[in-house]
Amino acid sequence: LMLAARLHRAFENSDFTLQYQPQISTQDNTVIGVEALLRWTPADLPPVSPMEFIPILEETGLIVPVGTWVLYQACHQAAAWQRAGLPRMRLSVNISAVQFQRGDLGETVRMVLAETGLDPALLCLELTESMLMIDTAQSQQKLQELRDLGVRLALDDFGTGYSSLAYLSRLPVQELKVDQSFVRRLHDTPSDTAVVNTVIAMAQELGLTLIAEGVESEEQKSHLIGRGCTIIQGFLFCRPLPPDQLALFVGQEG
Ligand code: G
Ligand code: G
Ligand code: MN
Ligand code: NA
Repeated sequence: LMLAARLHRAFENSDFTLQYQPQISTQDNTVIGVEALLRWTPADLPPVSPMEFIPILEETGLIVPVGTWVLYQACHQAAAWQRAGLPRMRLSVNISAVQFQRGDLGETVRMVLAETGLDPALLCLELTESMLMIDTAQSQQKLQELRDLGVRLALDDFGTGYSSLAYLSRLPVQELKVDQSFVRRLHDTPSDTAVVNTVIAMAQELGLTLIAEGVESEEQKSHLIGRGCTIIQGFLFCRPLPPDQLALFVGQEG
């Protein structure tokens, strides 16, 4: 509860920030998008990992207002980059299961787009498989509501859940992100290599955009390119960056 109380105060004191990690097209090495990643940097503590504080935000329900802040802040930033003349880049934002189930996400996204003026086609919401398996009829309706706003939908951490191909083909998603745990073990275990290859083939069959995450080596990169995966995110290219550094990075690439 200590952390929960501190997180409450963190939100009031705006101790949260966002960093942005580039998503690179391997065809021309340009930044085609960025993923917004939440950071908590309390003044008197070392930085706390999202793996640690996001579950607490979820348990306390704080993820709903914090998630709304993340959406607003990220869309505001992306719209500002477009106005400043940066190349057209998509913005991916992670959505927690609690936000998806509890909050009125459709209304929140509609308001954020209206207020920030970001082109809805530039926004991609990252959802996870597990959150969509619950109450599928209602999930379908919520997903459709989001699609009707003109935003893109991605399945994050793909391969870690239990989605069947049939189920996936019925979801109104445009994008898959193959989970970094498979990418990391690409050349260690044949089964992880098989998962990566199969997810790439599946995305191609279903006409979905595929992003490989957690790419750290040239060896992983060339395997992915060899299989036809053309969008890559990972430390090999760039770590998540504060907004000013991201703008510099994109300026150099473009
Ligand atoms: O940034 P990092 O790789 O440490 O993130 C760890 C985890 O936290 C990832 O699973 C990521 O999806 C999640 N995460 C990061 N930022 C956000 C956010 O703004 N909202 C939600 N719900 N999850 C996030
Ligand atoms: O669950 P999600 O895919 O949203 O997680 C994104 C997280 O992955 C972020 O916290 C980001 O910092 C982290 N990440 C991004 N690229 C790499 C990478 O190449 N290696 C590792 N270990 N983590 C990465
Ligand atoms: Mn993500
Ligand atoms: Na992921």
